[in-house]
Amino acid sequence: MDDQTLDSLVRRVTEELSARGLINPDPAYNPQGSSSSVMKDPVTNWPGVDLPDPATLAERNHPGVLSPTDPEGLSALMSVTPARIGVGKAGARYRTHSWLLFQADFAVTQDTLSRDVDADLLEQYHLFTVQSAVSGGRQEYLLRPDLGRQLSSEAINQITSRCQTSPNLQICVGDGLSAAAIEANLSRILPVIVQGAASASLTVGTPFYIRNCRVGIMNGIGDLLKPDVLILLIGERPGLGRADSMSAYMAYRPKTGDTDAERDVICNIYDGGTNPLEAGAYTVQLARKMIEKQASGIRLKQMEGA
Ligand code: B12
Repeated sequence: MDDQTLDSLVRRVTEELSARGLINPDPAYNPQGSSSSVMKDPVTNWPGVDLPDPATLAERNHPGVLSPTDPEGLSALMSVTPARIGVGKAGARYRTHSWLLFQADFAVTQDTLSRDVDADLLEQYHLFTVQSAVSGGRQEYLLRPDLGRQLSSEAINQITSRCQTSPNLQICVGDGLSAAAIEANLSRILPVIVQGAASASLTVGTPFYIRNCRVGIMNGIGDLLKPDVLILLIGERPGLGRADSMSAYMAYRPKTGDTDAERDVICNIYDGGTNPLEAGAYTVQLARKMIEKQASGIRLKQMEGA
């Protein structure tokens, strides 16, 4: 099919959809000076359709089921969950709207996975930056979790020379799988932990930021700094459209050889999940319990009979 035939075909389809009120091409947008109301994409110069942004709350909650039995009930259900319900279908397939929303949400995930935490934020909280043993960027980080669990030799030197040893609490921040999660929550959780520690008379070590970080890196930090409790604030694996969820992984006297069985996690820290202020308070409470019982993870749970 040549460009002209394709162009006229797309034009006919968009005009028909427009006439049926299913799309809303903007008649004012007409860079080609054509008499048709069909717009052209400014880059490709092909006829285009100006669909509404599918990622807005109103569009997300817009029911896609044609003639639902209980429209109010369906809207109510859709408004209480981010799950993709009530989206309708076109034959056996997703609607274009669902497909575009999926792509938009996936872009959020891709973006947060591939970028670094805002340097201004790190500076604001006086966090110096060290690297894990990942040296080949985010692609290597994703493919080699083992490297994300080790400190680079440069990091070992920096931590050794700049950090106080044997504090009650050592706070570290890691990008993990979401830079956006750190940006969304750090400024609310960090001051609460620091203030909570002060009122509990717990000493806090020198905090720092670890780029390309995995949870297992806690062991190496524990070997170097010997804190009673290590708190690692780290970005969680992003969900579709949800990139701002952070975790606080914690361990009592972490050391080489420890596994997740020796760790605890306070998860889903974000507005709408575990509130970051509450999570900060709970982090200090749990740290105190770890110090009192001299244990974390499964051992701590066993002591509590949980
Ligand atoms: C990915 C994941 C896993 C993967 C981890 C594999 C991997 N290499 O990534 C698998 C499927 C193995 C897994 C297993 C479990 N998980 Co999980 N997991 C997650 C998930 C979806 C993302 C975690 C993440 O982004 N971590 C950050 C990145 C940067 O860390 P990482 O270094 O790449 O990976 C480490 C952590 O993910 C850690 N981890 C994963 N799950 C858990 C659970 C606990 C209790 C601990 C201490 C560590 C831990 O293990 C990885 C290796 O060290 C979270 C959901 C969430 N909202 O966070 C649940 C989540 C953390 N998991 C949870 C649970 C309960 C478990 C299990 C105990 C389930 C079970 N009954 O077997 C096991 C424990 C496994 C273990 N490591 O000992 C819960 C924790 C709830 C809580 N507050 O205690 C969460 C929050 C899910 C939930 N909402 O219920 N998990």
